Amino acid sequence: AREPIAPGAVWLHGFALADAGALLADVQLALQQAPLRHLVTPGGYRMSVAMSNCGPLGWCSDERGYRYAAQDPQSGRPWPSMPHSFMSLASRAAAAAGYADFTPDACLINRYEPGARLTLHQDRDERDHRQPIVSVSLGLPAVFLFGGPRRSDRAHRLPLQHGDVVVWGGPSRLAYHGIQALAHGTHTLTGPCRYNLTFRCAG
Ligand code: MD5
Ligand code: FE
Repeated sequence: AREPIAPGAVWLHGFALADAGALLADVQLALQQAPLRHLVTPGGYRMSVAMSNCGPLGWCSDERGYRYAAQDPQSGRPWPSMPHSFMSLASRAAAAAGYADFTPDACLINRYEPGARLTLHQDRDERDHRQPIVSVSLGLPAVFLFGGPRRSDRAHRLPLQHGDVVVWGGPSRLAYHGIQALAHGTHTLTGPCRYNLTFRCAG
């Protein structure tokens, strides 16, 4: 089902279910080339979510700040290429939400283990904020916090499940959002974790 949740934001329940096995196999291939790591924020905190990237650009954080880079700073090599399964799913989901011709140049791979969380933030390191972000949830469920244009806006709680896709565009593109600490559990396909793929037009 297709559920509008705010202007520009559409929740596509189960949209990635049929592709989940292929997506997760391609996640593992990408992670062999660019392993997950816990980035450090500019404020000096180690993130509880483990991250990596694929595609022409990858999101990076360190003591110097946040940025997109064409090389994995850990290896000096380009990020793994964007798998066809990723590109196809992202473009079909964007089209289903009303965004034709979505061609992301970055996919951030997030892995949440029990207790991992993402505090309220905005995604504003991408160049063109008119392009949406497509987010794919795989494995354990998570509670997504969806706020408004100001950090102080009251956040709604969305229970994201395995196979759900959310397209964040329009006025929702710059909304504050986060993920509550992941609950313990085991998923048939991912074991004790949640993966989230976020597709972005960064450059
Ligand atoms: C996640 N990841 O579930 C989320 C999915 C991140 C991040 O937040 O930055 O890696 S992306 C959710 C998102 C993106 C852009 C706008 C909005 C949500 N929003 O307006 O709520 O790991
Ligand atoms: Fe975000």
